[in-house]
Amino acid sequence: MPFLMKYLSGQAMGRFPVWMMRQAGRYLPKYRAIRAKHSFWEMATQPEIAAEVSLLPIQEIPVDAIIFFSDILTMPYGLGLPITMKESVGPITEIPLRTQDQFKIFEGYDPSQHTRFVGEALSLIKKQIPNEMTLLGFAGAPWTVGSYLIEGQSNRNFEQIKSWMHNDPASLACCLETLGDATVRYLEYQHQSGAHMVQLFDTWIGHMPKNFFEDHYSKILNKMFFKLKERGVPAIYFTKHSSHLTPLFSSLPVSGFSVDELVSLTELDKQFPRNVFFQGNLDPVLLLKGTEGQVRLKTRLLVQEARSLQRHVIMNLAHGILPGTPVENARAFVQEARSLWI
Ligand code: 1CP
Repeated sequence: MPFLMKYLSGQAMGRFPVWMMRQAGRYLPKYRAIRAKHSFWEMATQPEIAAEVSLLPIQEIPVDAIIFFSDILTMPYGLGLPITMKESVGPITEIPLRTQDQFKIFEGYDPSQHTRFVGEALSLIKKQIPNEMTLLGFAGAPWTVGSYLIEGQSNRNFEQIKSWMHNDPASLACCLETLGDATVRYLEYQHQSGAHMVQLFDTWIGHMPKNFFEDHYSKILNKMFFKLKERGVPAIYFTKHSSHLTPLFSSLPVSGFSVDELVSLTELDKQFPRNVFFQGNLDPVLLLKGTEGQVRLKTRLLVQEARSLQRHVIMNLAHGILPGTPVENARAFVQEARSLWI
């Protein structure tokens, strides 16, 4: 069993496991060199390239887990939706989904047919990593993926998805549930293809009103995490800037919860059941702009805080590593976290 999984299973490992969200792309010079030769989708859909890029961070930095290179829009892309990646904008859905009928496409989603390249990339990575390394799968959560599919393009006001929510919350919920069911099949397939654990990214959940969460979304997430648990797939829920919902997150049947930089692990400790591990929560801006000394100091403080909790903690950033982050700062975070005892 890999180091991180052994630690989570309760074995005394002596130090906290560590990895960084979005470590596979963006900030590594070698990533940018490969990206210059291929489009994003070429990289994500060719298993050899996806595996090569996924393996880059472990050659530079001694992380304990590897996340496979892909995107939260890969599943809808594999199903045939016209999604393009626009430089410094992000994913664009060329024909936005605006009706319940359009969401029916997810009912026909078959992971090993539409996203076979993901299974192949995971198997290739699994063959090449040492036994101590944990392999992580991931997908976007229905609200976050739904927002890209419905908006068409990243929109700070979430105008389309929110007006749908105001006009007909039940039909939006129905679409997100269909998307959620497909996402569970996708994550299960990743687990079968070699991922030890999976992470569900709900980056834009902070924009969801509490009443929509209570009335509709909580049911969708509960069903998703319940199914994953039932099928033996350990799952981390990632959210960001969504403190208004934290008390509602704490009853989800997740294995782990990813904590952002606006709250402290100690604060959240009181709110979550003991058996849910935490992951987090160094501010990625510190890695981008801070000195190596600052990064090491804040990492030591984070380790100290984690030691004081009666709960498992995975050292990580609060959200994805930012483009332009100096490799030395990323390395300093990981090395410092690994050098300190629990
Ligand atoms: O370590 C990694 O980079 C692994 C792969 C990975 C992951 C986990 C990518 C590659 N994307 C993601 C997740 C992702 N994608 C999230 C959730 C996590 C987070 O909040 O960071 C989100 C919201 C996206 C959407 C997305 N895809 C954006 C953000 C746009 C916006 O609305 O603000 C962007 C720029 C992309 C494209 C993308 N995905 C991944 C990379 C390396 C890139 C850049 C593509 C390029 O090289 O041009």
